[in-house]
Amino acid sequence: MSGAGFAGLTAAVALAQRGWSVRVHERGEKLREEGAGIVLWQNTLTVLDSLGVTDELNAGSMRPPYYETRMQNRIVSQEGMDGIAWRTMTRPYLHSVLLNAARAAGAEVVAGSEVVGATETGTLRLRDGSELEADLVVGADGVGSAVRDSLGIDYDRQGSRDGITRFLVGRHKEELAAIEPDTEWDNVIDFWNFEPRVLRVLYTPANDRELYIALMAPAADEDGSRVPIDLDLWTSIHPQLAPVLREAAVTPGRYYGYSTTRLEHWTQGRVALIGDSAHAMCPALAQGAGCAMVNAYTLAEAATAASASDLPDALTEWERLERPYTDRCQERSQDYADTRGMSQGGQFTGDVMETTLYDPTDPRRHDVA
Ligand code: 5PR
Repeated sequence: MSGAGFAGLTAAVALAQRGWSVRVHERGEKLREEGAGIVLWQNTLTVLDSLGVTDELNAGSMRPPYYETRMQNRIVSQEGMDGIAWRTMTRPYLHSVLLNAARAAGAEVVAGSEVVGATETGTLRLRDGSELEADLVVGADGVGSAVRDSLGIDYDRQGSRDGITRFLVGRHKEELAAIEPDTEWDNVIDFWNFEPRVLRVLYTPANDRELYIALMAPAADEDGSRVPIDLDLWTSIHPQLAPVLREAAVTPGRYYGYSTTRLEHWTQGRVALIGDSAHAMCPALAQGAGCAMVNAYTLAEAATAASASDLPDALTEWERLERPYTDRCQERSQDYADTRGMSQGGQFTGDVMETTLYDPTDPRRHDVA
């Protein structure tokens, strides 16, 4: 397996729990996650529950009361997600939960070990020249996937006009409450602003101590997309967030343009791609890592049900059944990114909920009525 991110570790846990002998090669010298925060929805929380990590996950994460959307600082909706599970947390925390679970399940996770390619017969090539044989190769090595590119799997990439810079900062709850006493600062608050320019702050409490903020600006806006952030510019648009913006201004970050990657196929022989290597998407629906973990789980189930000789066909069938859900999620996320449609609020309803409501642990999910 290549890549100890969320997709790779989820596959490692699910496979090891099903009796596979698993080794994950991570090119980073340290096993850690450098990202900021994340929202997980019911589809992914269901997977994590079946991996047995719910108690540990809940101990370090939270369920905000509402997902609030504001336009020009006026509330347009507050969605409580009745009956739907969702939680917020930091990415380093989610990573530590998965890493603990992978080790507890008996998977070996090796840092500083870079995979440079794979063959469809199940050979993994490492940077140091060694070659390893596996029944199943999982390429969970990110948007620049060496596993994918070594196999020559074709893809197209569609950009969008906006992008974001993400930070983890302190909660600053008392300072925020002093500025706006009537605001529920435990809510996720999506602060949209179109006039005098497009600058959005997605405010996501991750736990008691940490706050995830994502600052969105068009790529064409040089000052808006600058890192370190232009503090005067951002506070002029979002003055009530001054305490957290001040901390973001002295925190390292990087601006990422939104884009979608679509592959010709996710599997080839004994190799399956999951996560950003296969289906990187715009973050509007907060399902990039979520779909990655869902696909990691269903891949482990499908591979376990197959015999060694049937594995390539089983992978093809897994892609045929599971991929359409991710394809539609990519489409909707790209559409929201292109239209900035989430600014209208009330967005967690109808078709877009398909991804969240999908239950990858239900053995009857593909039955036709
Ligand atoms: N939702 C979430 C998020 O982290 C981002 C977006 C929407 C939870 C940014 O990564 O639209 O950019 C977004």
